[in-house]
Amino acid sequence: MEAATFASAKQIPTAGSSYSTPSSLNVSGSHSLQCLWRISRKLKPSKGFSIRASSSVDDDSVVTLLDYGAGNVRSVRNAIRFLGFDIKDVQTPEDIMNAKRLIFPGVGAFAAAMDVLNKKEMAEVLCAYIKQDRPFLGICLGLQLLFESSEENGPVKGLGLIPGAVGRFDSSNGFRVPHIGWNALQITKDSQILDDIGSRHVYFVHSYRAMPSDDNRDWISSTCNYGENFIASVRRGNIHAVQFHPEKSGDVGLSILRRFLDPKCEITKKPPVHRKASKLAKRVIACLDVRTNDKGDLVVTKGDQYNVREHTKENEVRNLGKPVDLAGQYYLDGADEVSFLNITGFRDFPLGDLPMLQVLRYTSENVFVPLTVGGGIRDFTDGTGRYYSSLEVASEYFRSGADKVSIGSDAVYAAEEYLKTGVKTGKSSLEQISKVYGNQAVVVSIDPRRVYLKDPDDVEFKAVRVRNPGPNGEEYAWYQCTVNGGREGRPIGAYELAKAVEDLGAGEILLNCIDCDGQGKGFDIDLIKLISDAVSIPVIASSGAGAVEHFSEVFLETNASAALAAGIFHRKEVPIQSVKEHLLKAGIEVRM
Ligand code: 1PR
Repeated sequence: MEAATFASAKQIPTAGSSYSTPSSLNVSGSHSLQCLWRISRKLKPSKGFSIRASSSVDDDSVVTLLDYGAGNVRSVRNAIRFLGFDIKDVQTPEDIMNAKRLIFPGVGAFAAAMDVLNKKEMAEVLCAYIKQDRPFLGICLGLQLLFESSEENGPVKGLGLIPGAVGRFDSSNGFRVPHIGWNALQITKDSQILDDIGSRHVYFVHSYRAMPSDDNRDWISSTCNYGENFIASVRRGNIHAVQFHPEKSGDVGLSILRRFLDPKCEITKKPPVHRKASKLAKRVIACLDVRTNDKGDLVVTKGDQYNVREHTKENEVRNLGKPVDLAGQYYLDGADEVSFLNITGFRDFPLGDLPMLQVLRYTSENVFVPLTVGGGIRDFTDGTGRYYSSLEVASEYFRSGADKVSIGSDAVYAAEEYLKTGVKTGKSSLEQISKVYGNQAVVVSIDPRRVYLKDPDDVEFKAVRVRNPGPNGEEYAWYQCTVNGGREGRPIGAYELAKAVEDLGAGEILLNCIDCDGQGKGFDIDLIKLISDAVSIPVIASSGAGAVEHFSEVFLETNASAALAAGIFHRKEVPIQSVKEHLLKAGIEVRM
């Protein structure tokens, strides 16, 4: 058996541990790191997913995974393997009945999932398995499918095991949909797998939810509040299901999975947190701008107003470290998410850029918070004339471990076209990817530059009065969108773009500002306020963080849901934990 005994899988590095690789290689160095990590956990290296013959199903280290092929369950696989378990994939309905423990990480849309379960004749068997009270863990859609029906592209009938219908969050009360981020649970009954997380945040990402009622009350093990109380988890006997993502909830999430996989395991109680989780936390995101340097190594770089070259005679690309190592370190340091931006993706073909895919694969094996990747997501024809759709490019990123993709230039062109014609063609990358993977998986990265104005009526785009007047005393500015890494200005403002991409299916906006990038003087509050007030999807404030106070300023003065920084973290000027401690002191809820 390849997997280690369960006891040894307890020693997972937590915040404060150090993360370094002895290798000088940028990508393969991470492989050594992985090995070291496994050795340090006394685990034998795993050779990959092993699909075992039915005789080995009794083996305590094997988990049966119901992956019906509708989306990316790589993170769940990675988390299971990280905990030292092997995976047996369900191929036939009998595999469900033979399972010793079954994990059902529902992905994609409700209707599509039910359709596949019905077509593969798995729906009935799954119901029988659950009715026999056999160990089951449903995740996200895997919880929703247990209910009678869902409004998502419906009404559509579900498995009907739990009374109630799944409906969409109401965004009219000011709460942004999708519900993305780290939220608190109110534990309502002994839930066994949630035993030690009462005061901590877990990661949610969804637009639909099941509501508590008298008919389903005895199933509910926890609720979560997001404008209303919805069902965060259910438990009856050996049946568990959670709306949040344990595989993306850091070490808290891993301990939930561990309790399900081995209910007898001893888990050391975590030390109490400073403050009890009570609501959706503001997120702190570490961003890694990645590109190949002149020597051909993939490096983390960082620009000043998007110029990433050193001011030296050699003019080399600034090198701030190795992508996999830095991402791993930021995870251990407490980053709520990690973003990779392949900043030369606009001119290189990302599927030709295998190191970037490798970076994602290695990172996702050890980093259990959400990963976003951006750069080069667009339709592309390679040198041999082979056409790749943006959906194929995004799918490859998802398969390699991304939870969200971020679209820059291509979203600008799509928004321009949409504003010109008023027609949603369904053909843009944004529409296609969000249709298949859901809005929550599609971020639009906006790269605007300030254009000062004396009079806001001088342009057809939305202008704002700025706190700091322009070089000639101008009191107004509009924010001109750019493409190709800031190289080309386009005839569209950030405000117009944000509203258009929300309509086209973006689930979140990453709002950069070229003027502030790398300056360390704080976020562009005027811009972030403008955009976060204009849309009802979450906005990530980016560019300009230089001190902890800049984070509290952006959260206190705008409706940003998250703040992203790069330079201060790479240069180790401000640790992520200091940012969070400062935010807590300022009365802003964060995940600790
Ligand atoms: O157009 O779909 O190929 O996507 C390209 C992506 O690469 C976009 O998301 C774009 O923002 C990014 N990008 C392109 N060129 C650069 C560059 O720097 N030359 N990086 C670039 C953008 C901006 C932030 C940065 C923050 C925080 N980087 O992500 O990390 O400004 O920095 P700071 O905290 O140090 O101030 P496509």
